[in-house]
Amino acid sequence: MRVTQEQIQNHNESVAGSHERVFSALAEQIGGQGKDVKKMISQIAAFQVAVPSWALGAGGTRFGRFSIGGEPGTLEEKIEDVGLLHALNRSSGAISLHIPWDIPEDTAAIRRLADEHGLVFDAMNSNTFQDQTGQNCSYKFGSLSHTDAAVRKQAIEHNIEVIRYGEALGSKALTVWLADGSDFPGQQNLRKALGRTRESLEQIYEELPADWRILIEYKPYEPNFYSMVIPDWGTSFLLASKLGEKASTLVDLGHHLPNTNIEQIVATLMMENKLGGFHFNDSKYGDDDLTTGSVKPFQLFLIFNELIEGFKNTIETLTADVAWMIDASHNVKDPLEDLLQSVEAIKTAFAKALLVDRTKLTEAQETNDPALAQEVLQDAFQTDVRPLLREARIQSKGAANPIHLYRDLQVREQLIKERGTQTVATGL
Ligand code: PSV
Ligand code: MN
Repeated sequence: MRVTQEQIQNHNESVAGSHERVFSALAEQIGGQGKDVKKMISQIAAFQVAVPSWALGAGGTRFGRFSIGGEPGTLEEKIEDVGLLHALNRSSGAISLHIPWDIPEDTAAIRRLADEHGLVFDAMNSNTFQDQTGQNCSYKFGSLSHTDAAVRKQAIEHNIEVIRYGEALGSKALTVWLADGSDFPGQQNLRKALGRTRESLEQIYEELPADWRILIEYKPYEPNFYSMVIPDWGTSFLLASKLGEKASTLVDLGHHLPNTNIEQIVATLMMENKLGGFHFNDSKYGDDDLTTGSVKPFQLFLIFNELIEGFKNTIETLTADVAWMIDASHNVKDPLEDLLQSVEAIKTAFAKALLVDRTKLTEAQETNDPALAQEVLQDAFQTDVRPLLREARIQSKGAANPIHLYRDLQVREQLIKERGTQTVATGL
């Protein structure tokens, strides 16, 4: 199913009057604070967030999965769904694939289809956390860290294969997330497991094309519950530093123990030029995979506040230098509505962080005035920037209110008609 420009235009016309009123009031307020509203709008419009192919269907838990119906069953349908999101919000112009869940049989045709929808391929994800049919060795006890060289070789070769698929699709990065670790104390020699992982990553690194990057993700627990070989940003940073300048750290918001100061991690990585990208999501307890910004929008704002501070001299290239991706997949919402909400939350945090009065904040920090610092942050965080985002969308030929239009057009119902109720999008 496709959303046409005419449908978008009709929708935008129906809200034009009310939008214009709130937008001009906000533009005046922001302009009065010395901000360049036009520039902000173009920065917001340019900001694209990649959609993971595995988030297009209902996620499920180990206790059950409740299909939403009309889920994309093929890579082509996944691209169509992201194209649909992008048509609505003009902010989801990239898709992140997971191999082997999304093997592109005919890479040229897949690339053409993506191009038709205005999409590019963001980081490619390898999968050495599940055994595939016909595979020689099992990943039950690890992959890149495995004690057996044959298993490590198989996992290395898989990652190289993912790079080759990515090259054919025009991607420029490989994300490696390892489920490797142990469930019980004493099960694994922790030092040797990390050493073997480093050696395996070195072999993958050697195969990276000159203009590629490798992003190393970390996670404190799950599926292993005693130790993970790459449990935290420090270990990822260590590996990325040993590998070389094409390697950096990927921050998945859900991959931290409760109350971790993620914005501080982001600041440190930026200082060392090792911030490779994000997997955005939100959580109450752990890797809950909930809609970005649904539980802790202030934390998201604080992360963007650090990003804009860290990249202040290169703000124009900010959106190009980091891989901005969503990684979420839960059980209860329509996944496409969920993704529209996630992208909106990410861009909201970005816009609010752009509003922070940097001069005043620096003054508060240099004079040790925490009350003033809080005032400055709250001034920005409490501003309702939704009209700015809406204006950016309208100017980019997207829908003023993507979810309203999505529901008005009965997109999910159409997808169910086209694809039925039994299709499954993820490989989990
Ligand atoms: C693991 O929890 C993770 O965050 C990694 O990014 C995986 O590739 C992704 O989820 C999909 O399972
Ligand atoms: Mn992730």
